[in-house]
Amino acid sequence: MKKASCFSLALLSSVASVAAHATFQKLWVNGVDDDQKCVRVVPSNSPVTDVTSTDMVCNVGGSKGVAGVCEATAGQSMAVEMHQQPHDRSCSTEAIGGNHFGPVMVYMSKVDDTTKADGTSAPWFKVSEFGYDADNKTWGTDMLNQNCGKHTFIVPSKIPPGDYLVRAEAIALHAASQPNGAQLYMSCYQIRLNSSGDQLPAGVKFPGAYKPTDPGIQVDIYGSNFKSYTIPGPAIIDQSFF
Ligand SMILES: *[C@@H]1O[C@H](CO)[C@@H](O)[C@H](O)[C@H]1NC(C)=O
Ligand SMILES: *[C@@H]1O[C@H](CO)[C@@H](O)[C@H](O)[C@H]1NC(C)=O
Ligand SMILES: [Cu+2]
Repeated sequence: MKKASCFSLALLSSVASVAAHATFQKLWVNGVDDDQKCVRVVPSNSPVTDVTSTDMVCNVGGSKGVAGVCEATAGQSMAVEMHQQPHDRSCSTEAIGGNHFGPVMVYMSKVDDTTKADGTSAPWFKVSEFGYDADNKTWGTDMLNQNCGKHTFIVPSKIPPGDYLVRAEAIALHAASQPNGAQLYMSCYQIRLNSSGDQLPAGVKFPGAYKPTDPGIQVDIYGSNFKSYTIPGPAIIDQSFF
């Protein structure tokens, strides 16, 4: 799908129901389904395409908090869950559709009050990512589709207790050879963490962490010399935090 066909689709159908596009909408904590208790629900499954926009933080409208908070303990697993349509958790429907190939990442940000934080004040550190495995030609979004929309990661055990935002992101690169052709899909979850840790990793700011010309943002994944993929943003925090 070329960028142009994406936009004509968006014009023809209601924005909330564009096929193939998707939203991160559910959260699992330590194997327990918290559904959409603590997600800042995004208004539609349309992507963000301007990586310098404040929509990059927690998607459109995502600077505003919601009431729900998910409780977790440092060192536990979490899974963020993506689907094309709200509440469509059917595992026979692709989580993100068709040719929307690209990386999946998870960031966290330590905030004072997760129900109020706008996501621009505190830095974000990366806790998980899956880009592209060139050996088996598998993208992070393929992994979502194989796992019923879920991407599982570990909450670092050494980070301090308190409130956090968790930011899940998938990037579709099928049209990314053109400037601003990458389609970015992100959601933020509101977390309260129990922990005996006291080490806060350094991080990056959104917007700002990505540039339109980053090799992981403007990239021709169908080009004959495409062999490996450079995931945008910082590296995952050091293993010693886990
Ligand atoms: C976190 O600690 C508080 C106080 O000890 C406790 O009430 C709460 O259940 C704990 N939460 C989790 C997710 O373990
Ligand atoms: C491709 O490799 C990754 C590890 O990088 C693995 O998790 C995944 O299951 C593999 N996918 C297929 C289809 O073999
Ligand atoms: Cu698209």
